[in-house]
Amino acid sequence: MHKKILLVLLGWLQIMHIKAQNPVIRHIFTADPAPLVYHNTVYLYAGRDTATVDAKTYEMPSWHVFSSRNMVDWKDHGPVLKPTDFSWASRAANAAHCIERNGKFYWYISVMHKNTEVSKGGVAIGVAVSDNPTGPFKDAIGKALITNEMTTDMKHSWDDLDPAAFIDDDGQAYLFWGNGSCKWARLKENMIELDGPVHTFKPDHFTEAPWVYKRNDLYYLLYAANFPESIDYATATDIKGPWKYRGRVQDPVTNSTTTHPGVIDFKGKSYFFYHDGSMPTGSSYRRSIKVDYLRYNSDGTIRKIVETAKGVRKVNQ
Ligand code: FUB
Repeated sequence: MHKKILLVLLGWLQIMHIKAQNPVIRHIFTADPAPLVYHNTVYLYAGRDTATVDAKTYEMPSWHVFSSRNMVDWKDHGPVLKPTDFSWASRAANAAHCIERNGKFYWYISVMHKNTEVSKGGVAIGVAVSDNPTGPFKDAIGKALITNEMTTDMKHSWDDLDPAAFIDDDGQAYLFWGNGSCKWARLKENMIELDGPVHTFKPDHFTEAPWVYKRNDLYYLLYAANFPESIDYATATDIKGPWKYRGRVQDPVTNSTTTHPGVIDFKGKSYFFYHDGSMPTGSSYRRSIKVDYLRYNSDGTIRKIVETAKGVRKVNQ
């Protein structure tokens, strides 16, 4: 009898041990997840939310990097990048995305531009570079890569938010970004200059936060749609489009008007990162990053994410 109880208890403890807790980052509020897999480690780049409980606007003074070898235990490498690291930027660490090329890490960030002779202000995109995924990072070009004045299809000043870079199999790199419309441009091999014009298009229900990747020769574009935001997606057989709307990946999230997608494959599984406002005292301006498994149907369409409180299980270290 005692042995039976002990076995049940042990089994229960084991289940407790292998279940992860969502949100995965709990000691600070974080938003806009951008995961990167490098050398058997997941690096998670994210903005920090520091708005007060009553705040009705974002307060985002820095970007942090977190790392994990098992998708459950995360190390915080601290506020490794700030808007103040860009002499031309004024404030607001909006969404960002870091990508590796030839052993260098290029971290594309969106911030408010100071009112200068280069730009009258509005959201701009810059790029920081490092030899290490956790930094130190420095402004790679000393000026914005994209200013509000370079895109004129949308009249609001924050339409150049949310950069997401992608390198295709042939080595061609692209930058996608946008709010209200989705923009893209080729990047030169040096990753710090555009290589051609800016293109714009409007995926169905597009709001912001594009995330691009390729799987089995099909390009996927996930993005925040509508408002409050859901995550919807489109696919294309050519990165230049046309993009075909494929539906909903995730419904609007708990207690946050925004959410933001990030997708990786790691140790044989696909993962979907996003944020919500579900932590105690959380809100649209005090967000937290979560992870769930991403699953595909045999025709390549994405199975809708059904959020689980337990999150992901530990993968082998
Ligand atoms: O975090 C600030 C903004 O909220 C981001 O740039 C958007 O994607 C939304 O998550």
